Amino acid sequence: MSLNLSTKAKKTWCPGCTNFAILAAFQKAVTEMIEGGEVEKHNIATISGIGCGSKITDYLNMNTFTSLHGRELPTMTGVKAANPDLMVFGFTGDGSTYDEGVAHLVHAARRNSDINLFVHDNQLFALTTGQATPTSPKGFKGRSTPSGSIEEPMNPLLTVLSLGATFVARTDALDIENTKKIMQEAARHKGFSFVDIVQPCVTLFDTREDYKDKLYQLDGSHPTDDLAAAMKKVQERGDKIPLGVFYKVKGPTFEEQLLQ
Ligand SMILES: Cc1ncc(C[n+]2csc(CCOP(=O)(O)OP(=O)(O)O)c2C)c(N)n1
Ligand code: SF4
Repeated sequence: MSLNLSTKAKKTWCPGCTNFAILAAFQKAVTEMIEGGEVEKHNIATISGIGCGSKITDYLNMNTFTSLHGRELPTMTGVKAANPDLMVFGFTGDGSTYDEGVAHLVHAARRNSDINLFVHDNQLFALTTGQATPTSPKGFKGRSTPSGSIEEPMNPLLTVLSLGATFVARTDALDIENTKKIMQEAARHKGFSFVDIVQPCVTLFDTREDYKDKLYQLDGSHPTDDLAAAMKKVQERGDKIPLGVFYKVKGPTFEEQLLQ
């Protein structure tokens, strides 16, 4: 019987929402891993919180848990610690992860729990109709910043690198094939895998045109085991924005040490 990873729940995303692409990439990623014998479906756990992107767990026919806004990471850490056999994936928004839940991001990065975090980074709080988040660009006009945001955006990749994250990547939601591959690489990495997904919000902040000529894939010349090189590369955010795996190193996981 063929694998059905979709539920019958009605999808309430806007027409053309890039969350559809992220859902497709994840379903392809895990379908291949299940069919290839890397993981059994009952050993996958997907965790989300509250937000447009977090609705993804409603549409996944597998073990899912909807936690609180900004509290996805401690839920994921708890699930993995209680049952290390599970492959744990989290789907969160930039508001949830870099604002309300940022303290949890700090500790997840330094703890190196073997969990995989996918941040749907549309640079605003979308479900609540468009307030600025820590990744909104300076000058962003939204409901909470009608005259334009006066704050410099944070660089989440640089933040997690500085805290000891062992897998740091960025991908483009609209590139389903490469997002699928990054999700699989994250899943195979033993330790905290952090993936920031560049995600235009077609209704409230449509950045598709802006990103079109800026996004480019890292080539093989980028060394993924060099922290200084990774920190330098993730700071490239002007006319060109690199995508791919910036950093990947081995380190003892939280669960390995916990079980000793
Ligand atoms: C602790 C807490 N603060 C605020 C909210 C209200 N809230 C629910 S969804 C949401 C916006 C979500 O934005 P984001 O995490 O960026 O995800 P997106 O909707 O953009 O995918 C907010 C502010 C909440 N539910 N709980
Ligand atoms: S508001 Fe944006 S992120 Fe939310 S469903 Fe609509 S297009 Fe998608």
